[in-house]
Amino acid sequence: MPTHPNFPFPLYLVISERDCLDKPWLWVAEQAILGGVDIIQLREKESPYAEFLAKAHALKQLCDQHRVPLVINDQVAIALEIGAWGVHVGQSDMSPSAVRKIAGDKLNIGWSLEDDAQLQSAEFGYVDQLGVSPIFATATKTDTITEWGIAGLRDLRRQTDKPLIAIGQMNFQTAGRAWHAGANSVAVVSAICQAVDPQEASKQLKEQLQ
Ligand code: TZP
Ligand code: MG
Repeated sequence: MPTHPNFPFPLYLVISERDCLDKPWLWVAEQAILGGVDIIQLREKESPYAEFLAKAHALKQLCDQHRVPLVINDQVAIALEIGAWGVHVGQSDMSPSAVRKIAGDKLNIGWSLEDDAQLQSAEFGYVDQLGVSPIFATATKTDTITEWGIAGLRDLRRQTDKPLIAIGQMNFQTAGRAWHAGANSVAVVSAICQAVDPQEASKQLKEQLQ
C-alpha cells in the first residue's frame, strides 16, 4: 500500500521502557530512528504520571533532533504539554470527541479499532488514524477482543479511507503481509525493542514496507 497522504509514516515504533527489557529505552529509540523508523509512540503503562512526563520530554528532544513525530499513548495532558504530534487513545481511554474538544487541532488523534461496530460509532468522525488492534494476538497486549487477521485488515481497507495502522505481532514474517493487505503503517513493539540490534531490525522491517 502506498503511504497515506495524511500519514506518511510506514514504520511505527511503539516503545516503553519495560518492553526494552535490559536495553536503555532511549538508546533503543535512537537506534530505531537511525534504522528508519518514521514515527514513535511512547506507551508507558506502568510509569506514574511525573515519570511518564519526564520520559516524554526526553523522547521529544530526541525525536525533534531527527524530525520524527512523537505520539503519546493515553495521556492527552502529557501530549499537549510536550507539544507532541499526536495522541493515541484506546476504547477505554478518553474518547476522540473529548480529545478534540480539549486539544482542537493541536493533536492528531489515533484510535484503536477493536471491532467492526466501532466503524459506525459517532466517535469515528473525530479520528485521524486508526490502529487495527490486534492483527494477530500478542503477549504485549492481552486485553484485546479478537484478531482482525490479514483478511480482516483487507476488509477494513475497503470500508474506510482513513490511515490504517496494523498492530499486534508485526515482525519480519508479518509486516510485509499487512502492508500489502492495505495497511498504511505497521506498528511494532517487540520486533524492534527486543531485537539484538534494533537499528538493523528497523532497517529490515522498513525494507518490507514498499
Ligand atoms: N495494541 C494492539 S496490539 C499492541 C498494542 C499496543 C501491542 C503490539 O505489540 P507487538 O509486540 O509488536 O506484537
Ligand atoms: Mg490506551
